[in-house]
Amino acid sequence: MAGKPPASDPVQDAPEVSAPQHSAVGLPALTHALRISQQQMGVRRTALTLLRVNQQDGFDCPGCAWPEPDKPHTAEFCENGAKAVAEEATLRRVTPDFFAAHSVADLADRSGYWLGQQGRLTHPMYLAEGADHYVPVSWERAFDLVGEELTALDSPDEAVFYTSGRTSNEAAFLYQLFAREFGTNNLPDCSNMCHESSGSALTETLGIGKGSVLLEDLYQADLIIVAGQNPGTNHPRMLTALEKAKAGGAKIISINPLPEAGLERFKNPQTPRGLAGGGTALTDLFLQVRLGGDQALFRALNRLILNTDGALDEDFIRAHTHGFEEFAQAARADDDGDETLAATGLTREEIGRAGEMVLASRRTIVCWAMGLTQHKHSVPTIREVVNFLLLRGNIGRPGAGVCPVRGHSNVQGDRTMGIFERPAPAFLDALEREFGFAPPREHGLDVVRAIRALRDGQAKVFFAMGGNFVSATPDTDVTEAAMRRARLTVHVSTKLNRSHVITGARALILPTLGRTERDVRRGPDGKSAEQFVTVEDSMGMVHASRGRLEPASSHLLSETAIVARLARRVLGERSRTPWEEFAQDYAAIRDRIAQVVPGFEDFNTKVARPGGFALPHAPRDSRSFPTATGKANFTAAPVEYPAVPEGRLLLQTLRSHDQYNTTIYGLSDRYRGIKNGRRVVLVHPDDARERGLADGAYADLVSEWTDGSERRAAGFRVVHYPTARGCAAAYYPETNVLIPLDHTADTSNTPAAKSVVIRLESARGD
Ligand SMILES: Nc1nc2c(c(=O)[nH]1)N[C@H]1C(S)=C(S)[C@@H](COP(=O)(O)OP(=O)(O)OC[C@H]3O[C@@H](n4cnc5c(=O)[nH]c(N)nc54)[C@H](O)[C@@H]3O)O[C@H]1N2
Ligand SMILES: Nc1nc2c(c(=O)[nH]1)N[C@H]1C(S)=C(S)[C@@H](COP(=O)(O)OP(=O)(O)OC[C@H]3O[C@@H](n4cnc5c(=O)[nH]c(N)nc54)[C@H](O)[C@@H]3O)O[C@H]1N2
Ligand SMILES: [Mo]
Repeated sequence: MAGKPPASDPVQDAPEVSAPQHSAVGLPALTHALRISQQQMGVRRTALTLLRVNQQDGFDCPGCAWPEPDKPHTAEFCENGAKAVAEEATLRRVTPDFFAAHSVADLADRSGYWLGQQGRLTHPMYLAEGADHYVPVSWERAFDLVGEELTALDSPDEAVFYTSGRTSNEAAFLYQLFAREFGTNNLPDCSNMCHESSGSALTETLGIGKGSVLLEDLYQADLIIVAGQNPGTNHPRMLTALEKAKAGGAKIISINPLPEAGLERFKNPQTPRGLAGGGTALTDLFLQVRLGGDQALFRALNRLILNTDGALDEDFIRAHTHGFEEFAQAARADDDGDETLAATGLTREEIGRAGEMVLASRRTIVCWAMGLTQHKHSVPTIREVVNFLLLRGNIGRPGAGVCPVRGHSNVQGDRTMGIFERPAPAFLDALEREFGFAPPREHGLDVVRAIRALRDGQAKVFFAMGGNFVSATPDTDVTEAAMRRARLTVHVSTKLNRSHVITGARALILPTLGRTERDVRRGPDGKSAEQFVTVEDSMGMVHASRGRLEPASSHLLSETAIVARLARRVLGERSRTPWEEFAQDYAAIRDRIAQVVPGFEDFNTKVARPGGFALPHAPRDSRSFPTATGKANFTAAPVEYPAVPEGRLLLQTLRSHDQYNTTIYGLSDRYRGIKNGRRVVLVHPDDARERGLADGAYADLVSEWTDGSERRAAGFRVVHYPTARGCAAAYYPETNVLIPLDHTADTSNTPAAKSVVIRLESARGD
């Protein structure tokens, strides 16, 4: 099904291709964002809403986790933030009439784009066993249905509680509390598919799985390395920070198989020069690495540092690190020659130039995203980045450090609140003390393991706090079949998506408020009070978010209220947690978070400060490292890189400029020169010609696996594109069908979505 375009979908995928661009943002971005916003919400609402994004009394942009500068311009402009807001603040509605008109089978035949374009969900909806259509249901009845199925399970571990990364701290804290009082640590989240490799690598080496830099550090850096990230599309406000860093004298190295327009040149729409003039060139050195070649590249740079007199920060290494000798020996022993060149696809001169810039910099930051985290050897790759920074003491001082750039706007906060299938014992101890119950101690299921448990009949209830599980996860056919085996699937959602129509025997859609909307809670005494929530950005800053718009429907409940009411229904009087109070007064939740989560002492007072507060980060604040050795750990892993058999290409699955993960805003990828279609595969012209594929030819993508199995995604237009040799790129989620469930990163178990061996099979285009 997912391997080919849906049969009855009215959306036509007919890609038109022109040359890729060499600069990002500027005037076209402004007009494009305004056009999409006005289509979804009209002129007046567009103006009202966009003015409130990331302002101190406004809401946190649901677009990404990049932090706000201290004093944002009025509406710090970001095209893709505007699109994310428009998607939520749209005036279109999916009502009970819509569900009466469309059977679930009809909806399962539509594209994700079409489903998302139908608008905001307005009523709780129920799909009974054997029924063809969802019908409206009261909240009470919906909670009863979930309660019935959860109570009928043989063990709490037969339930899975997924979280996407938009959920507020308050809702996330209640959600994990509910799951654990119910009796399970089955709390997979989108992070399992995203920065889990960063978390694994950083926790082991530095003692904390988060980035160590603040915005000010970027402005003070001499060198910023941006590896495996496309900020022009996915973190556009980062370009403003990079521009400011450059103005302060920083150099930038970009490491990427694709020349991404945003990293080449940025036209800041906040300045006249950016809007109409030439903008700022950002990248000083572009290293067009092969997919998966980063560990070899950083190892080569590390060897260079080790072999250069006076390049090491010996005092730092002696005082604060562990394992240096072993690492140095392994790195020096590595063959310095052809293997590095084969793995990276770079020349000796290019690596040498990077080395000079590294040695000339006293303060270095490395930023990265999915290009480093979604490979089989992602954890050792990120550990090698840590080795690189440790060698010159680039952790725990101004202008230096690790900067994993998070995706979803509160994905980092959700983890801080305890959304994790492998919680730390100290966290569970604190929950036990505060709430007087014994939390389960066995580790729960992550995303991939949850799919296996559903597939094998070991998990029977699937509950999702946001997200679009069946489209975001790998092995679409296997995952959809797994979901259909569930007894009950439940989605707390703002918008319709494919996960609502690939259901268990019974299914519920629970519609919820978005960030942009006013959240007024009415107590049993009839009094009502406006609530706000909090979020944590990619740099560990926590601040308030307040919606201003009228809710999309009067039937919506906040995520917090949904969890609190469900928890009482399921747990009954055996739970001593004051769920009713939590549902009305989020400050009461924050008081409890303050008791359980380190760094949140006096939470309600601190969050009232304009701009919020920074969470503690031991390596950044005091060069102390809460690891097993009490020091920052060097690690010496063998260098790996993907093996690509003769005649095959290595495919990465990535985002277009017009999508937010599985939410498709439109069919264009402006900076890459693609219009009006998503089924494209970007291939180096020489690789395409070797296969007899002209630009504009059509091909099937066929992935091949060691167990002899094949998976196919049919009918992609071949685009001759300046990517690294031997590499290809195509959009997700269409390509998830190619990735088997077992193809994951070592240690983190993240699906290796940037490392899929394929062959191209010529197909007829029509
Ligand atoms: N508008 C918009 N914003 C978003 C999102 C969105 O979908 N749309 N998603 C959000 C989320 S959840 C996330 S996680 C982030 C994702 O942000 P990104 O990580 O920027 O997203 P991708 O599109 O996956 O891009 C991966 C980038 O890494 C490069 N790359 C791939 N493989 C390799 C490799 O082996 N080595 C190197 N050096 N580079 C490589 C690709 O060419 C591409 O530039 O964005 C967040 N923000
Ligand atoms: N092949 C491949 N697969 C990937 C990736 C890749 O690069 N390649 N990237 C991975 C990454 S990094 C991530 S993070 C995952 C994303 O996985 P998810 O987070 O599960 O997916 P999204 O598409 O972000 O979820 C969109 C849905 O969230 C709901 N939603 C939006 N806002 C809210 C809200 O405020 N509250 C609630 N309750 N619901 C809301 C809407 O109904 C919308 O349809 O995908 C992963 N999958
Ligand atoms: Mo992500």
